Amino acid sequence: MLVHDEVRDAIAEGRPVVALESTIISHGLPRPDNARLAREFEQAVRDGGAIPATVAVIDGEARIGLDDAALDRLANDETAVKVSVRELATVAARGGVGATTVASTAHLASLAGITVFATGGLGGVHRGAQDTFDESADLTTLSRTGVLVVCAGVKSILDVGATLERLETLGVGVLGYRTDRFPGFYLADSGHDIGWRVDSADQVAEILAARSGVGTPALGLILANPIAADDELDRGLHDSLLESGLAAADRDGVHGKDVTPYLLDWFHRESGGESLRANVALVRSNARLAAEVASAYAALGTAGGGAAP
Ligand code: PSU
Ligand code: MN
Repeated sequence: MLVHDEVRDAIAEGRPVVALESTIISHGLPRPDNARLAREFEQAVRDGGAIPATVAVIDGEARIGLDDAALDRLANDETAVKVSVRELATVAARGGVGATTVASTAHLASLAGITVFATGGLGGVHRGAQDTFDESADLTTLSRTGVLVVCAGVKSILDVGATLERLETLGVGVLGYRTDRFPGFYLADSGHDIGWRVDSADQVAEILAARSGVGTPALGLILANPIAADDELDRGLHDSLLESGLAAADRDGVHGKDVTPYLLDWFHRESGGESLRANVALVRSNARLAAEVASAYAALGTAGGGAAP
């Protein structure tokens, strides 16, 4: 594992660091804008007072924090593969570029001693999972990885209610940032209650710090940050694209790890870029909030050490 100098120094000195995933860059956002957007997400972390650590596998080596050349490879290499935790060792042995999902990013970030992580939307239980068993490894990984994932809920293409039930079973806590409702990615409200509301980064930091006293530092936590009202997708457009996208995925026989990139691409194309604009806005907002939480946590003097079981 290669930890970028700037990230390594920050971790060693107890300064705030925020991990960012890379599947969203290679498989979630279209080329050629994705490289620029990846840098904007890193800048949002810096604006919030923390050091960004984008995670990926480059030439078989797990990287925590990417230099310019590595980030460009990740964004432009068409052979980049989407890598979850189970594929990490295979890609490490064979080489090539691996884009890390929420699951594999959380795993590597935690190994490096990073507690706070920002993404767009968490993976979850897919619609029809009772037949396909399609449930993201993001969920099971968070049940054994003590990171805080700041996200705008789970992608609305998923079965949100079932995902929340699975998170409960898996022992993964869900906090709503200034909301009582679980966000719906492109929409601020998925229609589901959370029950645990926080109103400041300091409150989140206190919860992170309190885990060690109750023996839960190895359990993941989710900080659900709704998309801003101005950035939301029109609900009618959203619902019609969801219906047509799910039908198209079914017709094209898309399954497994290809489902999520397929549907995101469908939304981006069919909405004429509206969903892309919303997607970028929510990731930027999550990166910024994650930086504020990481800063508050570092100020408590426990940052860096919180992820280890
Ligand atoms: N959220 C986004 N864009 C993405 C993803 C999430 O806004 O591309 C990615 C994340 O990397 C997440 C993955 O971990 O999709 C989930 O994929 P799957 O459903 O195959 O587990
Ligand atoms: Mn899946």
